[in-house]
Amino acid sequence: MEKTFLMVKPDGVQRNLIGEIVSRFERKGFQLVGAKLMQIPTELAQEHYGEHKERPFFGELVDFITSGPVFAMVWQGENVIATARQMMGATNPKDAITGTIRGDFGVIVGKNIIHGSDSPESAEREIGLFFKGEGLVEYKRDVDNWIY
Ligand code: RTP
Ligand code: MG
Repeated sequence: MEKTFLMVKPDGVQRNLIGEIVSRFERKGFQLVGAKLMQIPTELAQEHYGEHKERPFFGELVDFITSGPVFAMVWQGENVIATARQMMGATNPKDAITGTIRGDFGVIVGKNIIHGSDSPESAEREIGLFFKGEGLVEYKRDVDNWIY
């Protein structure tokens, strides 16, 4: 089953949006298979955002993503990579439509609440960087069994 790496950025954690964001992906029907609250070391931030290292905002981006704890997650489900990107909304919250996470909660591009892998290659790379093949849990959901 397809997996993606999603992360509530430091602004989302500070604004108490972890629950809101987890809830959206849960209600959509995706399955949480890994999660941790963590402070990203600078080297990991530079590697994670390596594709942007020549961009003028790279320094700011690394400073921001390491400025406080993030909530790193792996979600699983059919087309979860592309669907999560739709649910996040456009990179710049000013272009993100209402109903998306960035559209509902974000204002500026440098503080856009959430990160999500943009392709199967990025998902595999980012899950490897943040979870190193550990901390992922495979489990069946069986609602009736847990209600009664
Ligand atoms: P992300 O990687 O964080 O999920 O965001 P994204 O794919 O939607 O956007 P991307 O192009 O990968 O950019 C990474 C992050 O860099 C910041 N950014 N700042 N100042 C700027 O013009 C600018 N452009 C991008 C954003 O925080 C973006 O999420
Ligand atoms: Mg990106």
